[in-house]
Amino acid sequence: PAPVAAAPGDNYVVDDALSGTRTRWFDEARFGMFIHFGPYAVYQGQYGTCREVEWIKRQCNIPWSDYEAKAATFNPSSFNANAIVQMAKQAGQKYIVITSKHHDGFAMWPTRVNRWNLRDHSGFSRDLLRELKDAATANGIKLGFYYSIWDWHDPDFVANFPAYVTKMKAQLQELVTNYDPALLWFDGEWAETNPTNPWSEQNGEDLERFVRAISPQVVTNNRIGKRRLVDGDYGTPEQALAGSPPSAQLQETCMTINNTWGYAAWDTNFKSPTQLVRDLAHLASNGANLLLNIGPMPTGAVSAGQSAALNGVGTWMATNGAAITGTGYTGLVGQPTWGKVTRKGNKLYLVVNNWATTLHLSQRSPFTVTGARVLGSASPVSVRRAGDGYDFLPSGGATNAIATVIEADITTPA
Ligand code: FHN
Repeated sequence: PAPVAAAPGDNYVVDDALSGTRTRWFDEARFGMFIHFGPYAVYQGQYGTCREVEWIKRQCNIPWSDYEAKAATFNPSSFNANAIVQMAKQAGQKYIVITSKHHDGFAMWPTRVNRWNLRDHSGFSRDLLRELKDAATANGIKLGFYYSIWDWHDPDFVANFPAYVTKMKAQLQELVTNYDPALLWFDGEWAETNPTNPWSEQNGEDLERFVRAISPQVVTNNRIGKRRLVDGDYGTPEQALAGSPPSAQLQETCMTINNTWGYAAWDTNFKSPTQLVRDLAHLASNGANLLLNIGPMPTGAVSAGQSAALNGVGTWMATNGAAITGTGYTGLVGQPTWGKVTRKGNKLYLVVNNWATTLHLSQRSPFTVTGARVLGSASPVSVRRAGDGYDFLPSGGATNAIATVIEADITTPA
């Protein structure tokens, strides 16, 4: 049959002009680990009857004297950078982004800019960011730092914003120079819940120039500015699956593994590996990343519920990771009702949530299927032209309770 005409937008390709050399690793990674860790973890999500997590200081009206006293007891002696990196690696995650400073202003590294940090304030001598960087590098995992522009602790944020910005730049200079992060994940640039936040687009442009002058390769999210398409390198939908391609900007959805970012003892509402894998495949099929968050316990250890959820994803990824890593929007097919389709070069990956004896794929741009197989299985899959595309006819049943993947070889017209 004659090839089906391309639909509008089908000229989008996986490695487009937006994926410059700086963002190439990011655009191939597809799956990363977010870590929210700070002194708020010591409250474990509860202050009296008030339940909050990394916002607990503000939302529960905790006096600074109380919060500072609590932070002084912060002793993450069970933080095991290597175990965390192995957990990410096993899950199929290619990068880690950890909070270096959240809205409470507390620095997780021994900053020289102030004493509101893990070493000087809490007397914890280890440098967790250094340990994480070393473990990540040794395992081929990229490390990035979350950094909140909004700072509740430094009075200059309100009293003398230029002075605050000078200190913020000094901290970022420390982070970029001393740890050489692959990525800076800014946050707290908005004005909605903090109307006095003076952060402007000009501040964002200036900061982008500042960090790129130290490290031209550092990737930044769009919250460095005001989340415009031109700010930073990529967009940051939060707790929401990124929209359909083509997008004028790379995209990374950040998402909690339960309901909260930091550690809350009461939050055991963990997403199932099935849901997480389906979200991951959905995002990959749109050419977007998933940054999946964990919030370590105050000791620094990761809770059993969080590690079990990641482990479940990792078991699926061990067989089916080819359908995610390095893949993106196909530009060739409509998304089927039975699952999602991703593409890497001349391979399509049919991530089948609802297995059937006939799986139809609508073809929107020309390509020819030359072979197909089930990942991790020897059972053959035959393919025939049908209607507006192809039928895939697997000979065996689903091999994976979460989603079974069919890998198809394709050729496209030159
Ligand atoms: O207020 C924060 C929140 O605590 C968390 O860090 C998330 C992660 O994307 N960002 C902010 C809200 O946009």
